[in-house]
Amino acid sequence: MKFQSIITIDRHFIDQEKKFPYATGEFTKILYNLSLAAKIVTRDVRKAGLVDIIGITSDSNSSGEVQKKLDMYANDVFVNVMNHDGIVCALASEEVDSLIELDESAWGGRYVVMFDPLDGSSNIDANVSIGTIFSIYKRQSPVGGPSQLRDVLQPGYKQIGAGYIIYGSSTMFVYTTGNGVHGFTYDPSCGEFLLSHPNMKTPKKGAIYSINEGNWNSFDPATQKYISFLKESDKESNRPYTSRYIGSLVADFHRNLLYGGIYIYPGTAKSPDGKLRLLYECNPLAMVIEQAGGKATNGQKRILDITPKDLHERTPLFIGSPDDVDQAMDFIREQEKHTVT
Ligand code: P6P
Repeated sequence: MKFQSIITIDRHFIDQEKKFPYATGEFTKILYNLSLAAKIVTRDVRKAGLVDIIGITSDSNSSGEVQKKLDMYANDVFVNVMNHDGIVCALASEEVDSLIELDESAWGGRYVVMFDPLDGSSNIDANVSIGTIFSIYKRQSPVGGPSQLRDVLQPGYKQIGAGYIIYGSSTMFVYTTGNGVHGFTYDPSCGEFLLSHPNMKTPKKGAIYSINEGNWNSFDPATQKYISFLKESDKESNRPYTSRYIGSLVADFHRNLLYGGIYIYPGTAKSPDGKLRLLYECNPLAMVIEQAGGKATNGQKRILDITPKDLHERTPLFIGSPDDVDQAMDFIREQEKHTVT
């Protein structure tokens, strides 16, 4: 009889842990807690239309974005689930202005976790796919004392884990700990995330571009030239590309990870430094895409090499298939040659 192994996410975490002989199991517990929070959030996102957690609060977050009830609900779920067994000493969330310093019982924690609890929230009421993005680091401040801002203001290449949960037609948990990218699909009938996409790799070159062309007039000339280039007809280079933009980063990213292509959120008139946040949106997705064979830059340098200065700092983002990101960078370098400084 041919046995079909069923790999639950918990089994996968443990299998990954076995690759590290000195692992204490604490990092695995963080991943387990993230998957637990994902199960809770997916349960309530699925029924959000039926209970009063859709709608707008009177509050807004540090970025001035009006907070949707589901945003804050998801934030509270991740904070409460992660603030357990003292493994994590600090959290940072898009929905909370400052570092979430946990109480003294967590001062022995050796890790910090940052997250965007519900990205794409402007789509919640329209039932469009939304997602959670997370990033895990080792703390920099002394274990046993209170966490410090330097625990979270670390360059992205220091991440030890990253990933996202997409609440779409099905719920998927996609993560990397530096040993490839692995995707799990939630089976609500048994309450388990089951391995469905082992060792995910993005195509070397795609034929999809994702950008909000409503901002065209404020794009820099290089981005305008690159997008126009993608729209030209040329069979050999598979142009024109297809334009796909959901306006929900996790959903746009996930599709392009699977199918190939490039997602761009450049500087615009409204957001000169780009709209997306470095710490809990761009860094984790940059780690995932690089582990899947792709690339992520801010138009000048590798996203993971940027040293953050502020908890909620923004950055332009070019992310996706390596050949597509390289081609976009070629347009930027070409433009710079002709720009008199
Ligand atoms: P725009 C959602 O608010 C978000 O942060 C990302 O999920 C999404 O990709 C982007 O903003 C959409 O921004 O300006 O195109 O509406």
